[in-house]
Amino acid sequence: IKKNAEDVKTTKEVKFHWFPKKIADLDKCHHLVTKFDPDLDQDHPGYTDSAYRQRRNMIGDIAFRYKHGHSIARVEYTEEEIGTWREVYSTLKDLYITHACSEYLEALCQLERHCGYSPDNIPQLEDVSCFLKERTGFLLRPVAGLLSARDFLASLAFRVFQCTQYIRHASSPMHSPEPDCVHELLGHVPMLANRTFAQFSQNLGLASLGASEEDIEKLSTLYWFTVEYGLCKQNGEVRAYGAGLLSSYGELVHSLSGEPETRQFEPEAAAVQPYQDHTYQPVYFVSESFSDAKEKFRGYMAGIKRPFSVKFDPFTSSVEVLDNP
Ligand code: HBI
Ligand code: FE
Repeated sequence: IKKNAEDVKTTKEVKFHWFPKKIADLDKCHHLVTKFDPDLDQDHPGYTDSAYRQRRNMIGDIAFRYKHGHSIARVEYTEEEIGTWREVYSTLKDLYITHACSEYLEALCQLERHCGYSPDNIPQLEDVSCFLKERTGFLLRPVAGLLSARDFLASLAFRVFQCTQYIRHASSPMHSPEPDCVHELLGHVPMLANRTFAQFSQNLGLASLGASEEDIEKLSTLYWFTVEYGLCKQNGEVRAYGAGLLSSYGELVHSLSGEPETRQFEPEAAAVQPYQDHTYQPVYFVSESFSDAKEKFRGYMAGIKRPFSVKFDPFTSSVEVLDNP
């Protein structure tokens, strides 16, 4: 029997968190976390630079004004901003050949050919969004900073990636405490062009809809050890596919140095592994392949209890909520 979430709530007297049912509902998924905000975080390299914070907030306004269906306003990046991008891009690019998984390398090549990826240009989110839409159906929408885990994961259910548009502080090109467009464009975007990875990301998102706080925490942790810091096997070697690795020179080298502990990816273990957001990870999880990660996650999902199940309808980009038998 098909019912909407409100029905389930009244029939079964079970309470669960509101969640978006259609892609336009993502306009309501905009709750930011202030943890690494340069206006408030004294450790942020932009904390004492009011011109930087003003620029970041101006670019953030594009996100605050954005509604689903709009095209994403272009930003004319300054020479200083492009300089920061250039430094990261050229440094990382040399490392990718030996450290990034083949899916990543292939997508980056396409992005360079079709999407304005180059050391001298910060790609525009609108162009990247159009590119991804053709490859995997993923869309970008601009976001002004670190989003709550619930809102961030919910967007993935609709194949929407909430993407920051401002760039890190020029004094610290190799590191940013918060997500910025270097992290999104060099870390996340190439992987979202891969069909299997895109499906895995959407499945994580679908699992999060209406989930308990406890399950959101587990899914975030799982996201952390896969989408952000995942390693995978490839032709007898270990390579990186996680965005946190692919956008950080230091940690990318560290993760494949043989120094940190690596474990075979098991969702049950990865979902409860304590993690670090200030220094390098002490442990990484290695998947056999994306299909393998996707299959294992499917098994894990079956154990997450919700009083309903959800089914994505790709024709309408909405979710059907089904009462559990
Ligand atoms: N917000 N803007 C943004 N970018 C991310 O990559 C991001 C986020 N919020 C939460 C998050 N990532 C994850 O760490 C998980 O908590 C889902
Ligand atoms: Fe990220």
